[in-house]
Amino acid sequence: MPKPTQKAAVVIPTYNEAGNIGRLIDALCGNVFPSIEGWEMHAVIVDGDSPDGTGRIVEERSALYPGKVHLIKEKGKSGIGAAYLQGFSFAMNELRADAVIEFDADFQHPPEMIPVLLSKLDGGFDYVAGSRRIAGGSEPKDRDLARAFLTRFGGWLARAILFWPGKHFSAVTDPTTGLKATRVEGALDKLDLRPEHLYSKGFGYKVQLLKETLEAGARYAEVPLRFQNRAAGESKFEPDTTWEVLWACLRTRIKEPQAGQV
Ligand SMILES: Nc1nc2c(ncn2[C@@H]2O[C@H](COP(=O)(O)OP(=O)(O)OP(=O)(O)O)[C@@H](O)[C@H]2O)c(=O)[nH]1
Ligand SMILES: [Mg+2]
Repeated sequence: MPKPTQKAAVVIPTYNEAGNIGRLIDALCGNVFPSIEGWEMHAVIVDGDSPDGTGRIVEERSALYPGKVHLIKEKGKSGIGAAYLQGFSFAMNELRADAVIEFDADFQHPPEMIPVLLSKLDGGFDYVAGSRRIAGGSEPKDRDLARAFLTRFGGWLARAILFWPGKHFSAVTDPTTGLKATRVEGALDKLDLRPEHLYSKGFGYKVQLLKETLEAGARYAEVPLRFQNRAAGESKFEPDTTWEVLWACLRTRIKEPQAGQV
């Protein structure tokens, strides 16, 4: 296999993912990463001091796959958005990565999607999202009805608030998807990635970074995502997460100044 010319970091935030993370790292480092041509692959796990021992499992695996698995230990659970920003900063500044991939620890994102996302970057796109809402994409048939409704109706509302009547209203079919690949040069490096710039440190970060990345001129593409059920452990999606995401959409659209910037 030719020597990789680019570097990608798969950033995985974790909170109480002991039932998933070891198997996921094995799938990535044992199968998926070695199959990818042209990219040197790294896994960056950002753990919110999980009480279930997730961090310890990551440490054990990093000894098994030297130089491939990096653990960032947060002081506590700081929100998925805050965790991603830490992972991005490590990927950009320490690893000098050319691209980052946002990836959940619970196998809802099939690991084989990683080469698919990277091949789109190779094809000239800067920002590639896995969509459950285009042909070939899907949600599990037995998914909780309320969550399925939220993905559809909430997704439509988020698109309308963020983009209507602009071109991205129809181009972005799944604004709350968590599976994405972003090129650093010309896309991620144009964003304000300071934690205090986020309207929401939780799940709302997704919609804010989505709009800001597109506004930065990133060339956007979608690939079908067959979203899976969580393999083990419990969801961190809480009842007020919906309102938090809606709030982040509204603030992103009207671009209210941040506290401390006024
Ligand atoms: N470090 C850190 N990771 C988090 C936090 N909240 C969620 N995560 C991780 O972010 C990823 C997505 O969270 P999930 O709970 O799976 O959210 P979701 O996929 O929308 O919800 P489900 O469909 O119910 O699984 C998982 O890998 C979580 O462990 C947090 O506050 N800190
Ligand atoms: Mg999940």
